[in-house]
Amino acid sequence: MPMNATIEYYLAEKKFQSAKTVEDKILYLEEMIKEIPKHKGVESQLALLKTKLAKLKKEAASASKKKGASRKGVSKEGEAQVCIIGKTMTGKSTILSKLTDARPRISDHPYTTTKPEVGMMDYNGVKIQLVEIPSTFSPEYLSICRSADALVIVANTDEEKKELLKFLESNYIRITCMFIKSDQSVDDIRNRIWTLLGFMLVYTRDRGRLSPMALKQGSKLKDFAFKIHKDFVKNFRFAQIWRKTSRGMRKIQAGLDYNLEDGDAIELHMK
Ligand SMILES: Nc1nc2c(ncn2[C@@H]2O[C@H](COP(=O)(O)OP(=O)(O)OP(=O)(O)O)[C@@H](O)[C@H]2O)c(=O)[nH]1
Ligand SMILES: [Mg+2]
Repeated sequence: MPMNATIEYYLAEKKFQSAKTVEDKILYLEEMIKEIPKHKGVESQLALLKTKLAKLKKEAASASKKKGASRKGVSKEGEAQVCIIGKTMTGKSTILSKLTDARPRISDHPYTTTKPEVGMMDYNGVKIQLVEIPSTFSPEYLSICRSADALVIVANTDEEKKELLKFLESNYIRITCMFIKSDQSVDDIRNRIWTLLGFMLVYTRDRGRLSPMALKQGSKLKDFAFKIHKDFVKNFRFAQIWRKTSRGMRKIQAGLDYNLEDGDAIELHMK
């Protein structure tokens, strides 16, 4: 653990540790190298990171040569994974392309989507992964729904809603879910997904820089510190919180048991 590392360094390290693909590992390792404090004490650590990066790049190059290997699951990325499911031609791909950077094929023919389509949705700087499940409902793709954090069911009639719920339950898919219609506004869907996931948005404040972070509603300061790095809990002294209230900005000094609220900006002070 480098001395005087920024919170951005720890966040990048965290993302690196949970990254599932070599490409993501490279991305976050590069971020760590960018964020690592530049002083003599970290020279050996920096050299280590650079060696690791070179190794990963080599790995990525050889993997790209072996293209064609089939991918059935979808590795989780971002703060949560949400599946979009519904009957064919209900507008799933259209919704995915409006909410994310994904560009799936959209057509007026049924069953256009034949494999899961994946995109990242941005919610005020926090990334949520959306996965369109092909309406063939083949078992290997349905299993993605079982491990997802939530489901968005596209259903344009009450009948469709009932049919889909019955289908999902009979396939043992336990349902944190919401229903949408294909013509619903994008902002509305984005906000409802966020609410469905039970998240609140807080900010890390480090040397004047604010970075957004998703935390489950009801989280305490300890959960926030732990999410950055366990050492922030171990070496915690106090936190300074900036909270918007009806009477303006309030500055609060708090301990690990303090309950956080949506919109809090938090600066950690260590021993
Ligand atoms: N009128 C109308 N048409 C829509 C809407 N959303 C999508 N469509 C059209 O419906 C057709 C199917 O849309 P897709 O987004 O491909 O639907 P899908 O559910 O992904 O379909 P498959 O992948 O084939 O199962 C396309 O022709 C879209 O242009 C909508 O809100 N209103
Ligand atoms: Mg589609």
